[in-house]
Amino acid sequence: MNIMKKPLIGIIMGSSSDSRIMHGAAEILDEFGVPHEDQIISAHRTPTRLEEYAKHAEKNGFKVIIAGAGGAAHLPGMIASHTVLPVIGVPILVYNDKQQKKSAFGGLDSLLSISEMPSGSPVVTVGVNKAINAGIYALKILANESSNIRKMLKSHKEKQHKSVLKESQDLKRMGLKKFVKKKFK
Ligand code: C2R
Repeated sequence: MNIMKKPLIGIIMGSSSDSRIMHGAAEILDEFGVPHEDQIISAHRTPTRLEEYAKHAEKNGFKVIIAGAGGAAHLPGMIASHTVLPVIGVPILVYNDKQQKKSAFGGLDSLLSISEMPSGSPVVTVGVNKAINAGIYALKILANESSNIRKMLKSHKEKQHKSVLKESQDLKRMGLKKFVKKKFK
């Protein structure tokens, strides 16, 4: 259900290779009917676009920017340095081989690049690859001004609660051995 039309959230990522992870943020915003605009912007590869994008986000009334990047993840911080809009960073785990089996530093590189901002220019950071949490956090910011989103967040929490209860009942009924076999078959 789309309750609004104009994008309220800007989702940006350093490379098209981040799109599979960043999709998680888009999915939860879509579930809540919150429009977002998605773009690829790189502080390293397209440095001149940073200021341009920050101006674009402010002019178009975005409330939050979600920025995902891997490795030397300077994108969230550099965008934050160009705007007063809140920026949520998503550290992305970059693989260093074509088979996507070996990661260089397990995402710690991007996590630290995003979180260790100098005093005066903050970026909040979610866990490695946790784009969905960036989406939920952005919704929480929007909920300050929208009772509808607040209501939907409460029912989202309730759904989570019920789903854990159901799994716990299943586990109790089946026992660990059978439960694990069924869950991870
Ligand atoms: P490629 O797969 O295109 O080689 O990118 C991207 O976010 C991606 O995770 C590998 C990784 O490089 C990251 N990248 C950044 C920035 N631009 C691209 N960290 C930036 O500006 O911070």
